[in-house]
Amino acid sequence: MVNRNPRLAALKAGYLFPEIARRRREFAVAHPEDPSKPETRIISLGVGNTTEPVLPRIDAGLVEGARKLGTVEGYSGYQDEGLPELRKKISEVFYSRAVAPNQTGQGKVSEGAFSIEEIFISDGAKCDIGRLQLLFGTGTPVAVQDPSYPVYVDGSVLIGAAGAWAETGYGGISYLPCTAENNYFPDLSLIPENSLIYFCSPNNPTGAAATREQLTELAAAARRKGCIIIFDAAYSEYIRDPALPKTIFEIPDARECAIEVNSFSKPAGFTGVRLGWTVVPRELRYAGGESVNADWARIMGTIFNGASNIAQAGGLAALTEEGQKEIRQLCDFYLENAALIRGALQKLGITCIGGDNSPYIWARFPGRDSWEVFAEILEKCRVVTTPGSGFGPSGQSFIRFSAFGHRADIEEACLRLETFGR
Ligand code: PL4
Repeated sequence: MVNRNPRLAALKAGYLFPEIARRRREFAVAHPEDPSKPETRIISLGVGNTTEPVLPRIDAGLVEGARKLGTVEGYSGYQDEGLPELRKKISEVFYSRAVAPNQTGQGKVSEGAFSIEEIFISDGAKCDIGRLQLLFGTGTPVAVQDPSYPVYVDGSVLIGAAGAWAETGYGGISYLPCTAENNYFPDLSLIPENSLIYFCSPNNPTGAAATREQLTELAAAARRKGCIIIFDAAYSEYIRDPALPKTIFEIPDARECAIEVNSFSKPAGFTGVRLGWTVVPRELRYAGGESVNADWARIMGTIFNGASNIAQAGGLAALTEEGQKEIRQLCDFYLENAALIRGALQKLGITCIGGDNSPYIWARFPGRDSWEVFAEILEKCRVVTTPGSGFGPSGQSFIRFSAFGHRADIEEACLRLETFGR
């Protein structure tokens, strides 16, 4: 018989989000909804899944993309690395504030700072996060913000990053605590030399968005220590403070030490459509001087067959002027939800952060176990949340509230939360 990959046994229990869904199902069976009593309906502020319809211009792009496939002139097949026009548009729209190669350290350019060869279209940020470690293989030390999106740690365990599995379980991963005490920005001296650093801003789950100074320090630390940053910018379109950087590539020298993953999921409502991208700058090199960009092209060309052409047509529509207005409108809607949730929690005297430049609110329940608070909120309010401990040890005693929901549900959830703590 064939042996099981031993790293699978090193993964902790189940993946966080299916575990939440399981507990929700169990609760629903034990406490069935009574259609005559709306207050018995379960509302989810748990998983960060978009709920609102795709807006008209972007929707028209998707429809048009599908329709073209039925015509001789419009038909298209494999597009392994992504449509060139989409890659170009991504560079223009998302990297207009990035530092251009010939201007590193000196200023900004008004046009996209990346060539299309540096932008790889994907089927979403999570999928690329899972694939990126193939660049580095087993044995690479990993550092993660603690708390953080669980895929960074679980993906590292699966690939066999240094000490991340075998008898140590997760012990070999360097957790960088992000707590109220350090204003949710980690102590960079904890980053091991020659490691991969996962960094997400605006952060999931804390909602904290790193400042320009903080990202400058991060890039400087990465360069000093010979590290590569995998920067997850999946929530960058939620940034409303114009002083905050939306991409690591607004930081001079980041080209030499960072890869960025991003996605249409949260800004355009494409969680089910599936479209994202990864930027791998030409300047990025391994210790031996080889090109990371060339290897990523090789890996993607080998094990990925491109994002759906329909999704890419939708992505192109999202990047028109009208489409960008729709992105803004959709993100504003979820940010208004976030303000409602944050207000409701603060009224109860619960300390929380996030929700201003991010769709997540990070609420503190001192001395309590996260799963216990999760169960209590579900029991008393019939509201599903996400327990902070699922994002790492520093998430213990926190609960993450997601602002992705219909407005009526958010308002109802806020009313119900008033009963919490009584
Ligand atoms: C549940 C920091 C959500 N089944 O949609 P993608 O693949 O482009 O982006 C996924 C993603 C990437 N990076 C960060 C994220 O937070 C997410 C999505 N996270 C959440 O509630 O934390 C959805 C989770 C989904 C999943 O496992 O990703």
